[in-house]
This record gives sequence, C-alpha cells and structure tokens, in this order.
Amino acid sequence: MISGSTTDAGDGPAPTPDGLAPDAAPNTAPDGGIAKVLRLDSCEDFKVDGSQLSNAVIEPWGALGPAPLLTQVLVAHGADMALFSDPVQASWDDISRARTSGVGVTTLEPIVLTTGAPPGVGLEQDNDWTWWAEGEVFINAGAQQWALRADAYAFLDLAAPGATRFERVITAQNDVAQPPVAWQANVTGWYRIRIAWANSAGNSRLELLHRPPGGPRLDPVDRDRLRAPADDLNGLVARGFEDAHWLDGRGVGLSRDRELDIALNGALPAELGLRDDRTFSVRWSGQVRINVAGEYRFAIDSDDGHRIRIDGTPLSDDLNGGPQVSLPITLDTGWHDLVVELSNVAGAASIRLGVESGPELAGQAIPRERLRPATGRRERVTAGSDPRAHDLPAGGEAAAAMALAAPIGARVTGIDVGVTVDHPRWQDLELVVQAPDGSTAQVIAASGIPRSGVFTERRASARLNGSPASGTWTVIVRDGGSGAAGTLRSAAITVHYHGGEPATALSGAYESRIYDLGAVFALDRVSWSARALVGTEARVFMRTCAEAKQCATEPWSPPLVPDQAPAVPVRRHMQLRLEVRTAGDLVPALDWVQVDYRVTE
Ligand SMILES: [Ca+2]
Ligand SMILES: [Ca+2]
Ligand SMILES: [Ca+2]
Repeated sequence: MISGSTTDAGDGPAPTPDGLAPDAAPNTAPDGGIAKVLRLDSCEDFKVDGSQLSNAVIEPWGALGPAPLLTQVLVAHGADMALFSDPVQASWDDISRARTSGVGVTTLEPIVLTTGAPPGVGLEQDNDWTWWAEGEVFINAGAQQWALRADAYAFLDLAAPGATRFERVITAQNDVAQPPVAWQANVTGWYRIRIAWANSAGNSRLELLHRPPGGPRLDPVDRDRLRAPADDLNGLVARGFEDAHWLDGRGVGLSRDRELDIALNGALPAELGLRDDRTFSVRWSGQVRINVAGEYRFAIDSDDGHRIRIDGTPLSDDLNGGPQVSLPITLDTGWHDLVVELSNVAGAASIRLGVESGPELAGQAIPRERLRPATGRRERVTAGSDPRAHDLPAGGEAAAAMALAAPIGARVTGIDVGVTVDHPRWQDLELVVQAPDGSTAQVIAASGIPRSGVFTERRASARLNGSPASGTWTVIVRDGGSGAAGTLRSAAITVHYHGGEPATALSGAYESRIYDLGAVFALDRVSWSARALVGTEARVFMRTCAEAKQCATEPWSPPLVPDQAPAVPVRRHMQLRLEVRTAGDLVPALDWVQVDYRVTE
C-alpha cells in the first residue's frame, strides 16, 4: 500500500496508468478484520461504468482534470446528406446522430457559396449535405435580436445556463431575407447554442446576425462570445493568413494531420480562406501532452520559415527555413500551450515539428493524439490590418488605426507589426506603435539605410508588454524631415496576449460508481494526491448507504481531511465525489484517491 502525501509539489503524475493491483494478499489488521484498499488511479479505475463526469475529464495518464475549452469558435460537423427540409420541426437529435463526414471549427462568420459545400468538415458532395455546429455563446441579459438567412434551410437553438431544454429561437429557408426576431435573455452567462444548416442543390448561404442589448446594429456574433468543449478533440486549431507574416487573418479550421509533419503544397485547406498558395502563413495553436517530465529540445524543419512557442516562451524563430533545433525547455507532465507558425513566400510549403532530445519521443514527430485544440492560456492573439493608403506628408506622419477585439483583462505579451511604405528617403522614417492605453513604442528607428521606393517591413516588439490588448492600436510612420512625401500603403498588427476567458472549466466534478464494500466495519482513511498549483484546489467527498439505490439521496460529507477517517457512517455501499477547481491560469489534476477500510473475516 502507498501512504502518499496529499500533494506532490507539482511534479505531475506518473507517465502511465499506475493503478495498484487489486489487493490480492489481504493482510490481517492489528485490531482484527481484513485490511482492504480501494484505489482510483488509472484511466481504467476512473472510467468504470456508473461513474459520471461534469465539466471534467479523465486525463490520458490517469488523473482527473477540468474540461478543456476551445474559445472563439464552435465545433462543427458535416454529413453528406440533406437531413432536414423543415427547419421548424427538424430534430436536433436526428441530425447530430447522423454519420458525420468530419469535425471542424467555425467562427459563425456568414458563409455564402455559389457551389460546393462548406469546407472544414470533410463534406464531399456539392449538393445534399448538412452542416451543424454547437458549443456555448455568452449572452448578456436583456432584450436583443437575432436574424437568420439561409439557403436552403437552417435553425438556431439556445438553452439558458442550467436549462436542460433548448428553445428554437429562429428558423430560415429558401434564401429569404426576414426581419430579425426580438428575443429576451433573462440571465447573463454562457448559453448552449446549436445551429444546423442543410442544402439540397445549388447556391447555399448561412448568415446569423445578433444585436446584443444596447448594441447599435445586427452583426455576426462576436467571436469572443463563443466557446466549445474540446475534451474529445485531437489536433490543433489552424488559422490562415494572406501574407507571409501572420498579420492578415483569414479562415480557421481544425488540423487533420496524423502528426505535426505537414506539407501544404498547392493544396491549402479551403477553410483557411487562402487564395495565394505561394505567399501565406499559418498558425496552429492548441496544447501538447507531455507524458514524461524533463528537459526537451525540439527539431523543426520548415519551408520557408517558422516560429514555435510553448507556454508563451519563444523556442525558435527562424524565417530562413531549413532544419533547426529549438532552445531547451523544461516541461512537466500534462498539457502545455503550443503555437507553431509557418511562413511561406515562394514554392512549396511544409513544416515538421519533432522532439530532438528529451525523456520521450526523441527522434519522432509529435503524433496527433498528443495534440488537442484547447485554447492556450498563455499565448493568444488578436490581429487587424488596414489595407488603405494614407498620405505621408514631408516632415509629417501617416497613421493607421485598427480596433482589435480581445477579452476584458487581456494583457499584451508581444506584438508583430508590418507596414508597406512607398517613400523616396526611407532613412528618414521611423515606425511607432501606440497601444490602446496611449503608451507608445518605437519599433523602427530612422535607420540611415539609403533606400528608395516600395518596401514591406515587419518587426516584433516586446516594448508594449503588459498594456491592455483590447482597443484601438495605431501604427504610425513618421518622417524625420526628408523634405519628401510618400505613402503608407498598408499596415497590419498582431497582438499576442494572455488573460481572458479561461481555456478550461473553472470547476469540474467526478462522481464514482457506488462501490460495494462487503462486510465493512471500519473506514480507516481516505488519501489522495493532487497537483498543488497556485489557485487550484482538489476536494474529496464521500457518502455511504446500506442499499446501493439509497446513495443517490444521501447528502455528501463535508470535504474530507486527507489521510484521516471520513466523517461518514460506516455502511456497506460507498460513493466518492472528486472536485477540481482553478482560478483559470493553471490546470489542477487529481492523480489518485484511495480508501483504506476493513471488513470482518
Ligand atoms: Ca493516476
Ligand atoms: Ca440551395
Ligand atoms: Ca516555400
């Protein structure tokens, strides 16, 4: 028997399912009876029939954790068949149980197609398909409006926080533009949302618009109001950019590659919305699971260049391409935020991320089952671009202002800025970025480079770190006195930030099956091990009953004290409730729980 301490100082759980064997050789306890041990430790221990999870997951290494979330998107599916033609009567259950062509993600941006099916969910038929998406949407209490236009058929269902039933809020068909419907939300919070769309031939359209209480107009749903459970998904979220430097954002999808060894040679995923297969960039983001703690170096081979961040730490930044070895990083067991970025400027494009050295996976690419598209906590981005030309008068300045959306509380961890300028005397120009709070940073100093004409410059800067991310960012090109005029042709900015909607549920719970302890006469001790991270908590509760069916109505004990006898009546049937909580920044894990008890001989 292991008499573990209640914490393991964040070293993380063991790498493999680590359950004790059943107590094959019972000991005779000193004061009589036979000592027994019930231990939940491995995946198999936790996932037995009769157990229940709520906003929680059993991690693959055998631990209880809060459910991961994917933010700014809903999870989408497809089926190669038009599953309904009456959006008022259509049954969600019939749709969501259909054989799915694939899984993807959606930002709920309007989609209008003159041919074919919506991309990203594996649909193969141009006609006769169904697309559906689900997750949660954050709604403020009050009077609001929804508008839906669809070719051929669509409906929107919502369920208020805590409600079990969905309400069909609005339906649409045959591409008819209808007036918005008025809708009242009684509480503020995350509403479950589901939307389905079917087409049988020709053109198709899905356009969902929302006007929040006090909002000025109907708009596509703000993506910061979307999230979805990510616990049963593999792969990473992929975002496409129309330029080579992750500035001019386009579409979003879910990577389907078997491992992080990806060739994008003339076959760009349609959902990324990229029109030019030579000049583009892609950002994959999510989390990677490390099973063995230790120091890792990663091997990256990219065409034409890449950047890699883990937990917000830049590990490799090389826009020349070719094989590279990353800086070392020490990783504990569990999930880590991963961002892999690929830049292409010409010809073929590919990237491979593998482990160069470390306690596991050395020499291998990172397999898909080690990746999940949960939103990273320490590395998120928002971006904007201004494609309009701004005059740059002699001795004056040109300013491009861009309003960037980021969650309340989000703080900058880095910026990438790009400008295209036409000017006869580049050596007189400086580039300055102004954050929403008015603080500024010089990104390019008047350089003295004797250059003339149209050039694009891209820079990264950490000088505005800590500023609020949300609001209006201004990119300023200033002429130090050349006596010549020019043009700021375009500007774009990507703001990296942390904070905002946590990427995991704030609390999750596990209720065990009801165990028959036989002729139990003593409950000696309950002990457990949880990863003890600041702002996280793990709690254990117990209830007992004489007949198994009575347990459901028994009250739970107060939170148990580790390594002590539980304050519950000693009865034959026993059930455990495990809770994990987090303030949002760090992910707790409850690695094992053990009940020591005695039965009569
Ligand atoms: Ca375990
Ligand atoms: Ca149609
Ligand atoms: Ca290339």
